[in-house]
Amino acid sequence: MPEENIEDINFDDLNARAISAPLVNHIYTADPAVHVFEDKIYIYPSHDIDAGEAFDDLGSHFAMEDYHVFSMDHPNGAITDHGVVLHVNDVPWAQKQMWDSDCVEKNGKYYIFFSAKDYEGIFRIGVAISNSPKGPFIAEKQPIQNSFSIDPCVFKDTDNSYYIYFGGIWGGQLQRWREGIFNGGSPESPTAFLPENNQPALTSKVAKLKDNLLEFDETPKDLIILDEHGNPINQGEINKRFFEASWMHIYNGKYYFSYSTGDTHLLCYAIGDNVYGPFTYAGVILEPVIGWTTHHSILKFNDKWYLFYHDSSLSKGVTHLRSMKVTELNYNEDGTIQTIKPYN
Ligand code: FUB
Repeated sequence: MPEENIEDINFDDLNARAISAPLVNHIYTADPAVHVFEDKIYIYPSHDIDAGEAFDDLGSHFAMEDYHVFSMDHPNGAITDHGVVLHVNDVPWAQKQMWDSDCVEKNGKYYIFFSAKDYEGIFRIGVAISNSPKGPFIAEKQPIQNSFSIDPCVFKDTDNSYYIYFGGIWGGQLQRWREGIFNGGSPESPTAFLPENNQPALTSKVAKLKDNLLEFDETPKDLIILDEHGNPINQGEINKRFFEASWMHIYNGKYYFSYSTGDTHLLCYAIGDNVYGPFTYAGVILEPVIGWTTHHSILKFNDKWYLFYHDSSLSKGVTHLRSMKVTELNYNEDGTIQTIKPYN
């Protein structure tokens, strides 16, 4: 939801109408990536802080420094904060802005994938490893070779191979990458280097990971989202085009790619037949929340489906101080997802 509307909001009223409360209120948390490991729900969120950076359209005010891990026995149960599991000072290549992360398990080891800016101000994706889902995690000395942009989501396919989805426009820098080269020139505007409105939109990227989960096994491919006529969504279709916050899950044998539309504040989804797509736009999962960003993960637990998301209700609308939440997610018989309104 745009910042300019925030001052008109009565937050007592809004919080009374919210469909869910913040999962924790001792720190600010955002971008929750959620998985079941060892029969528990583990949440890997961003840890929002107020670092005093001015608000800008490049997201400089999202100046996070570390990650915490949380666990729960049930989406409605008590939540445990396992504390700081990785700090930017312990990542040799990372300078600042520890943004969205995700975690996967392979052969008893846990791999956090996270986005942060390197010492040249370029977003890269790094990996840190632990023997426990609770961490602490030890960072690799270098980011994933040839990685770029933000918001990694790592997905284990039904054949046990692993894929990474990533990317984000504006402050996430996706629009600055062309054929493996970063266009770091001016202007610094978040909308410079974007396609024209009548051209196909920039897309999330997908790449198979090597067996060690530390390298791309292929050059990242475009994840194409088609409209109902089979045409790629254009950059100007701002209520449907990809902005950031990739997530992948399978429902009834179909692949559901979900994402944020950024400046139009929607969580949308598209359906395909395999990890690469193409995917066909299918609708809105979550209407705009309080705060500029929206971000999520989708989890099946005990035969029910849940949407983990965030909003800025606890901070009374401060964009970079968000709180993770959870609500039930329901499918229609035709496999479409019922759109959720975050406030009644
Ligand atoms: O948390 C920082 C950024 O805000 C994330 O990387 C984006 O997805 C948005 O939620």
